[in-house]
Amino acid sequence: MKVTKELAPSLKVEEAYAIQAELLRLREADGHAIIAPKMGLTSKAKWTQMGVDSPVVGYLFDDMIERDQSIEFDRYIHPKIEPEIGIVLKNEIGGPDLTISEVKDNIDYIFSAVEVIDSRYQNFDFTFIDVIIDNTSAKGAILGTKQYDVGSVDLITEQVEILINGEQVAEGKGEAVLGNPIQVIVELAKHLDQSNQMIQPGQPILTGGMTAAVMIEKGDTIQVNYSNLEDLTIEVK
Ligand code: 0L1
Ligand code: MG
Repeated sequence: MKVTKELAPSLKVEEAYAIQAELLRLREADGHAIIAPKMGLTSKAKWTQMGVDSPVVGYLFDDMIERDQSIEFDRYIHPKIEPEIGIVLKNEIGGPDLTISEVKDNIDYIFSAVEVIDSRYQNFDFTFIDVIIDNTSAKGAILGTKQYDVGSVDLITEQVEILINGEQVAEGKGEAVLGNPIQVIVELAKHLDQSNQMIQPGQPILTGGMTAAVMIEKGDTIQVNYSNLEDLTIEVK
């Protein structure tokens, strides 16, 4: 069932985020903790794949983090993976006028990551509004353990490739992510400012897919090779 099709065809973006907030509240009431906001739909590849033209904000919970470099396939309906650059801040920052240089000054470290998205909508067929309500298809993530200084990696030229069972299925660059993954933090700050919130230090924030999302199957071996950041090898069990 699509919310916009069967329940509320004229729902507005702010209303969709209010529904998302209620969903988050219910998960928290169920004992799960938010670990970080995540940005989705941050590349032209994703806009084309999904038929939209701006980013969305969702949240990762503690029970979404996959351990031991593996993905537990049976937790998902129809998972896809996205290679992402992660950012952890060392100070609280935010507001509508935040600049890239202010974000850089406040980065604690950079890390490599893979997001595992899983839509509640059949065939990932949704509108921008539907996907906000679905917490931006957030369901899983694998976070690299190596920490990089912001000055040690050029996030715009950083490259990534995905191999599944030894065959290359996608490749991309940091530039695909709003021109610069750090710009994503600027956009996140603007979004949070609308509800008088700031971005918190210590949160592993995923900045969005560097390639289109790739479908995975039980038994797959996934290699996500970055040009400078930590490579990730993942078994789908
Ligand atoms: O993180 C993402 O870019 C996912 C956003 C939601 C759209 C999708 O399910 O692909
Ligand atoms: Mg993503």
